[in-house]
Amino acid sequence: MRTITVQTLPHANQKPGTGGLRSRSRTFMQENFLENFMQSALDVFKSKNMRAEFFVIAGDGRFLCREFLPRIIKILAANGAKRIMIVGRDITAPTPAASHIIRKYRADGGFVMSASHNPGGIDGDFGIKVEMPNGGGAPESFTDALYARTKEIKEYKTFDISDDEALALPIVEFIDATRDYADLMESMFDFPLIKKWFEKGGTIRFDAMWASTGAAAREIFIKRLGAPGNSVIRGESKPDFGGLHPEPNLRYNPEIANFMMNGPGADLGAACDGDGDRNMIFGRGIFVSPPDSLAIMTRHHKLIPYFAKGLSGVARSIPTSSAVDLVAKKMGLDCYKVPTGWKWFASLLDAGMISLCGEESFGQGGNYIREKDAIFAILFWLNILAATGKTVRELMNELWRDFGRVFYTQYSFEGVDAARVAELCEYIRTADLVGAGFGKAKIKSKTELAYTDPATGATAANVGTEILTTDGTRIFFRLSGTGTVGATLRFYAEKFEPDATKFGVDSREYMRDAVAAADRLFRISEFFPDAEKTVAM
Ligand code: G16
Repeated sequence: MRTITVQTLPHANQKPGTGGLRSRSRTFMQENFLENFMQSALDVFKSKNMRAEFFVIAGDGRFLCREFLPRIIKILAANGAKRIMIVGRDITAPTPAASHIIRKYRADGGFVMSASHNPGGIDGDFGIKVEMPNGGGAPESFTDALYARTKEIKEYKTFDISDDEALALPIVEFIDATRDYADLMESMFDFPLIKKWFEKGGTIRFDAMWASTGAAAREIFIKRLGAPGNSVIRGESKPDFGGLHPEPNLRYNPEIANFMMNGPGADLGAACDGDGDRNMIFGRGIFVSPPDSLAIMTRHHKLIPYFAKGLSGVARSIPTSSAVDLVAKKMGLDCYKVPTGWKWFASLLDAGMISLCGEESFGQGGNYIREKDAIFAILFWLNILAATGKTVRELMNELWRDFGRVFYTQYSFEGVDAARVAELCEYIRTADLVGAGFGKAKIKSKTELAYTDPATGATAANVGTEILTTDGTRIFFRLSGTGTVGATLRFYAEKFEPDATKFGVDSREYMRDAVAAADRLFRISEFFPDAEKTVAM
């Protein structure tokens, strides 16, 4: 085999965001863009004295996954890899399955070709998630070093062989993308009980959004659990996700929302994103927000065989609502709050401080892997439904009855002008807002949050801005780290409501005045007169 060294020039904008490097597909197609990033990542593995001999490669099946696979293999091999494990011949697997494979086979790390919930195709997005030996995304100390390396890279190593030869290298092995993952799920949940629930007529409607979870969903829900054959929809994988924006929220998946809220529905409705880590949950005529979903999981965790002995603690991201805090407090569980980005959960999971966690961006997961996991969340719900014999609505009503309801909404302004965003951030940082009007209330505090990881001591600045008001509303503001064009503003608003007569109100309706007041406070129409508001929930 002939290793060659290729001269290259740095590409700008190879800074990893919240979940790896994401860019337009066409940007990734520029000469050496992929190679520069891969070589830089491998250089960082080595500079940190991490083993870099055995890697897992996975992908969510989107455009460029198959084309890039041999090129990634060649770079890994030329840099000394002795074993390369590829998850599925068609490079279509959920990110959580890849996380499991990295852990199970004790790989030194992995590369997941995915831009997650971002659209795919030649005019869509591509991305690479760099995974650590724990099966989780690289921490900031790694991605900062990686970004610095991309700015000075001068050459990369590769093999001078054809793509077919790369795929046939003796160090390359392909493994089944579904079996290990389905076995893992079967070992954690009460499959016989869920099977009986389906036999008695329980129904699920699962929307894979033409992305990576269709095969696993068919294997688990239909084959192993006996759900009716039509339970999985849009289950084939398409490189452009059939033109969908594969993001499971009320804005980008109105189809499942409509089917569950206004149509015939099913006992459980669910959808997941491009790479199968985000999920959205419905019962008949009811939407379950991700923070409420985490609260329900925490409350009922003992029904899940894997968690039957209890949880070491739970965690939520800071923008997530405080619903789970109320449950954890009553159950005597530690409840941590971390910045957005699953890696912050991963260090608490590694330290054994928590065993269940969830975040605002439609994701929950546990200590068995280091990524959030859509199918895990759905099985969690199925297991609770089967064990309690209750409906989703009954479970939600019980939660609100016993703890009060934390109303929650989330909305964004996507792809707006980055320079204007910088001005807005400066305004918010410097403006003296305390005491300012907020609807009928007033602003009580404004805090720019920073974070210190209680397990590792790692720090994060610029976590976001938290505004508390005199009527108990909390507004949280941060910038998205997963967009590829301009900048995206994310807003999260919550309010605790103890009055049971109000529990049935739609959360967007309930929070409408608070959202209008927040828009005025942040001078949205002045800074971004043309921006469209995307309401996720
Ligand atoms: C990634 C991270 C998540 C995080 C999300 C935030 O998710 O893995 O932990 O919550 O980004 O996205 P944003 O910065 O746009 O709000 P994913 O599903 O995109 O890989």
